[in-house]
Amino acid sequence: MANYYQPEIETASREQIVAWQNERLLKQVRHVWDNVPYYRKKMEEKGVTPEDIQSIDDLHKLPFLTKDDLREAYPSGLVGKPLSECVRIHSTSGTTGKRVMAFYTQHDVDLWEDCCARAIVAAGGTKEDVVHVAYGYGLFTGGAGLHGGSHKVGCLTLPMSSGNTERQLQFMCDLGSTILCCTPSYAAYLAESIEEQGLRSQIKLKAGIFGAEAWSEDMRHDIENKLGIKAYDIYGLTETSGPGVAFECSEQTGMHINEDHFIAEIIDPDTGDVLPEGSKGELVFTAITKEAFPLLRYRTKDICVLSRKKCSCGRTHVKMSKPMGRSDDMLIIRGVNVFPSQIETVLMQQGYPANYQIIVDRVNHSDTLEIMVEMAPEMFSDSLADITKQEKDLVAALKAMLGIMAKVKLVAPKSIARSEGKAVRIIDNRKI
Ligand code: DLL
Repeated sequence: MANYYQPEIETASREQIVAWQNERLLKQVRHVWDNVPYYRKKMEEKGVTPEDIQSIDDLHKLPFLTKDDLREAYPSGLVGKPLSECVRIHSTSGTTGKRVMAFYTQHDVDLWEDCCARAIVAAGGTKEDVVHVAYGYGLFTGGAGLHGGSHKVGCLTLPMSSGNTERQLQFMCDLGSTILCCTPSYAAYLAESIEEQGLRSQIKLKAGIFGAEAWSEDMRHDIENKLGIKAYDIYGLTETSGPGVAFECSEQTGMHINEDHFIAEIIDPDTGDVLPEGSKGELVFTAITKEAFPLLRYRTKDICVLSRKKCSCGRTHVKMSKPMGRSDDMLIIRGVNVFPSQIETVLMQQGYPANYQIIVDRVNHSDTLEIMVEMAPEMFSDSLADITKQEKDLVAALKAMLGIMAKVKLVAPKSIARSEGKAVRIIDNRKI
């Protein structure tokens, strides 16, 4: 069994990492030029040829790819291998437009699973662990990615998929799951159910690997306390294979990007200019080892900061912050940029559970922001005066954080529908 903590790679010197990236980038640009006519045309339009790319310092010369390109090239216009050499597809849910479809050769699947295996090992996983995979299986990448990674580490893998909470809890107790993998909102729901059913003493969880959606530090602490575990963040997107592009280590101060497979850049989302290290901007990835879906300079829309500060875990690969929102789902309300994560932070700081919905509308040409917030059972009161006071306090705290007034509606415990996958937290009626 291979050891998926790979110090020769994960703690390699900066010079070594750059050397790998230079070599792999050149090869990848040639592969794309020869095999992906859609991107070759984009390069030609920009007057760039493979000869112009001699090292990662030339990366900025390459054109960006966006979700719009993926939609235009749907379903297989960006695939770099004959379909007869591909063994798998995954796809986004398509809730915000046409689906994005990603293709994999067996080599791609292997490398992706290696990345997920690294994430499991960084969360303390060994072959003695029982990995409970409650991300959705199927087209979504979460289930398949962590499942493959868990196999590679040699863990006993429970392919639970999401949903059927009673069954999740039963397996967790009967099989002694030690590492839980699911969205943070589902982890919070499972934690709530475990508490309610008095099962805490029967569960053996020690760690969780949660990602696929934004979650705050407060939510992390809440889940950690309720489940008695350490909760690790994991990041990825369908376009880059899925989870495992970046993962947290024991320091829990950002996620190490697997730089032997991906080159990360931060750009100004308005101008496209590359920003210096430490700047906040849009994360762009170039996949340098993928065969079937070799995206170059793919704009993720996720707003992040990169850091090369020395990490106590010993890993040298650059760290990305938690995404602070997306440049496209960032809400602009009455001219003010509002990130849903800011709202969540306020709610958690005020002791509310992370069950809420943000409803944006436009009335008489003016934007309205309403936040439906579920009360914790101990906060619930029959007294209207009590509720009104709590709502007023929350309005004030939100105003201090966001700079704009929001209407707050407190609702009874358990009245907002729970999510088994990514939570639907924003309802923007202005777009309809
Ligand atoms: O969510 C892949 C994934 C599965 C990641 C399981 C982690 C765990 P998509 O459905 O294509 O892929 O969504 C990708 O989700 O651009 C981010 O906006 C968001 N996202 C993913 N991970 C995180 C995270 C999967 N840890 C989009 N924190 C990305 C915040 C995240 N947002």
